[in-house]
Amino acid sequence: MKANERRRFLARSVVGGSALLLAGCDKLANTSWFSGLLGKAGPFTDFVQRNITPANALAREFSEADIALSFRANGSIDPQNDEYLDLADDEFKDWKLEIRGLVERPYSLTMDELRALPSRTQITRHDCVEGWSCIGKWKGTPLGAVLDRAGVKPQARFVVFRCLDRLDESGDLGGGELYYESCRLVDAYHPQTILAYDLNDKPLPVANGAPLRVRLERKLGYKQAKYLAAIELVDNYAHIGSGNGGYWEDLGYDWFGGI
Ligand SMILES: Nc1nc2c(c(=O)[nH]1)N[C@H]1C(S)=C(S)[C@@H](COP(=O)(O)O)O[C@H]1N2
Ligand SMILES: [Mo]
Repeated sequence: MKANERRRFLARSVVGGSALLLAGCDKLANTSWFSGLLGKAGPFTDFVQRNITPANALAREFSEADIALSFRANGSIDPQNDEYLDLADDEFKDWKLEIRGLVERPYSLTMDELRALPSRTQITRHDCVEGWSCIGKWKGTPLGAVLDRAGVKPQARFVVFRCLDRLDESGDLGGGELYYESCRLVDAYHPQTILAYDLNDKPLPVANGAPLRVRLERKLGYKQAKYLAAIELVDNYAHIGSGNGGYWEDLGYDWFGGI
């Protein structure tokens, strides 16, 4: 077996194993607020969150006892493009997070540098629009601190998360758009918004976005970008992808994605 094949096989076995252990991940599809999220209730939820709920209201945090036995994985769970496989090959030693765009001092951070910064740990519930939720413990660097180090320019309005994976890549074929997401500056500076490198006290597994993903705890699952490569400050996102602010947004999902 070649190195890449072996890695793929290992990753698949791990994912296959975790699929059997979904205790702690609940079905949300039947709760009334949730079933309305993608329908007509979406704009109303948006309206309430944008205009009535304070932007810095905290998401509920849970206790250790609430943590799911295995955190479910969804969307890309095993990126197959060469860039990602090369980075994963030496355990992300060559990986860096770039901070760029409308900032005074663009810079990049290695994983060791990120881990040396002050961290926050939180046990929260992830809600996916496909109808499940899962509670996990995340540890990471507050995004606000990472942005402050770069000096956000006054024109910046949105933070774009650039990912390493294509959701429709399969085997060695690749293709399609790289996954991306975006949020307002106020969401980036929310006290629970972290760049997470640990899940349940262990380095983030490949299936959940290794080496780094964002946690925007008051937003739906598809906003929680995995496999981060860069964080880009922009004044608008019309020029990115199909112009709707995210991979799934370009396919029709709501951009705000609040919960
Ligand atoms: N880069 C990237 N981020 C992503 C996705 C993806 O396919 N690629 N899927 C999204 C969706 S729809 C969900 S529900 C969560 C799943 O995160 P998990 O695999 O840790 O459960 O990641 C989100 N972030
Ligand atoms: Mo999702």
